Amino acid sequence: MELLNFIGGQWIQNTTLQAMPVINPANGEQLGTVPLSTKEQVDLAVQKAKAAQKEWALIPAPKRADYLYEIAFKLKENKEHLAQMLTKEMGKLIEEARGEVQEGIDMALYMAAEGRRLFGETVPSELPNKFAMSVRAPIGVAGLITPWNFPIAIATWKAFPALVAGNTVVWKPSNETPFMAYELAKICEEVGLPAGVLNIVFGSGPTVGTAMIEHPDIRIISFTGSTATGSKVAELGGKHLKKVSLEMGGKNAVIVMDDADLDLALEGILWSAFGTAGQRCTACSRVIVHKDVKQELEQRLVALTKNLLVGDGLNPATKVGPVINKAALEKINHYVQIGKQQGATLLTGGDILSEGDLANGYYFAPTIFTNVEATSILAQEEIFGPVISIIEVGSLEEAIDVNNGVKFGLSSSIFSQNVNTIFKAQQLLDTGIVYVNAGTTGAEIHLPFGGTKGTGNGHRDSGQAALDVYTEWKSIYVDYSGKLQRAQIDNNE
Ligand code: UN1
Repeated sequence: MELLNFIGGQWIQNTTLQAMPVINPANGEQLGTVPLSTKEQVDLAVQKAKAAQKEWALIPAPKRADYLYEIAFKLKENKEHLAQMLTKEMGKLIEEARGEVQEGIDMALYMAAEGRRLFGETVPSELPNKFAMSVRAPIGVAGLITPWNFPIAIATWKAFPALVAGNTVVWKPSNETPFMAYELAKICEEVGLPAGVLNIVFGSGPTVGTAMIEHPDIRIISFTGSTATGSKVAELGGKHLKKVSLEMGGKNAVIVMDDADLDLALEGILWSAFGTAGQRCTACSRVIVHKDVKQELEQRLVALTKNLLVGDGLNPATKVGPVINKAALEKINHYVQIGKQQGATLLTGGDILSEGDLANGYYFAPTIFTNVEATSILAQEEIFGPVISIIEVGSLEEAIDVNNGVKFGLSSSIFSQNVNTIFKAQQLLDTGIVYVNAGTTGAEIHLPFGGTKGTGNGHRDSGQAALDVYTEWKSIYVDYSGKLQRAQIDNNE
């Protein structure tokens, strides 16, 4: 199927654009093609979005929200179809794909309810007979750049708060996973979302992404992706004085203390490290374990890992799906080779899998290294694949230092049954998300999502915090005294 840009409510046929194949990573099958747009399509989309925004911002927020309710119902109605398509384009397990579509439904309902809140504040004025308040105003046209690992959920974390707050959207989805964008646009069309309110331009980061950031009529850019690309977005955005919200990498750890429930810790590690084949920014890629339980944990973790069935995510028995493409496979392999060269002990995995049914897909064996130095490349850089590094520590303090000793700060987790250990850890772990007695993944949409240090730039997706990204504060003073009152000046003099 040939996918098209969706601009100003139209599916734009443009035969002059080059097209890129969209591949199912499980088996190499071509699912369709996606256009590689030029700057002109971005210009057209921004023009339509800007024109639509004037009207959209005047629709009362509860009425804008009604569209989000309709979108939520359509997502729910089509949940299975969307999940199947998502597994085909991205590779994640079908149960994970259903979960991701559910995140989109939840986000639509949550932000729809914001249509009846969008709280501002009233505060007393310094002066008599004067009323002061601050309200949330839309920013204008929001430019969204989203990744392939959560092609629908992350898009909804950004688009729905932007829309309910009265912005219009120009969205560049990942070329690897354009079908979720296509499906969402189709739903927007079906529910009658006014033309130009949501626009989609497919294409490359350097061309389409850059044109979006440089465009004077896009006032806010929200990006989720790699730290390398995100820092370029920040640099260019800074030059053009854009508000930029960044959500980037992680090097998330599970800490297992000597008093942990090991059965639970093992389940938490397996799910958060090998779920989505390790391709979540929240994925567990380090296990920081107390020396007294290290040996037992390692032995049991390796046995469980060897039993995980690797294969097509559409097979309900599969536990680890493919990675997104050949480049990802090579990157993961590169880190595994570095790990071996730098003296880490490989306990299981470490190979690209290509036997039998796996021959035409991109599969990497779930991999565990132990005796990993906390400061080594393997333990410091984001791999974005099914690879765990086990690091031994002797105390909670050491565990926290190791956890915090990376350039990222997205998610962390601690398994312990001691209330003092738990409370101390949640205070000292330098990450935007902390889990106690659960793995590092599974963030819920009504809490802020994001991280410290190299993970972001202080903004958050999801939760109430998302509204701060897509609104400007406007302070309004209404003087009903009937005379000119001068603030900060003694009016009786
Ligand atoms: C991501 O990894 O990019 O918390 C998003 C989670 C999911 C979202 C992850 N709800 O694992």
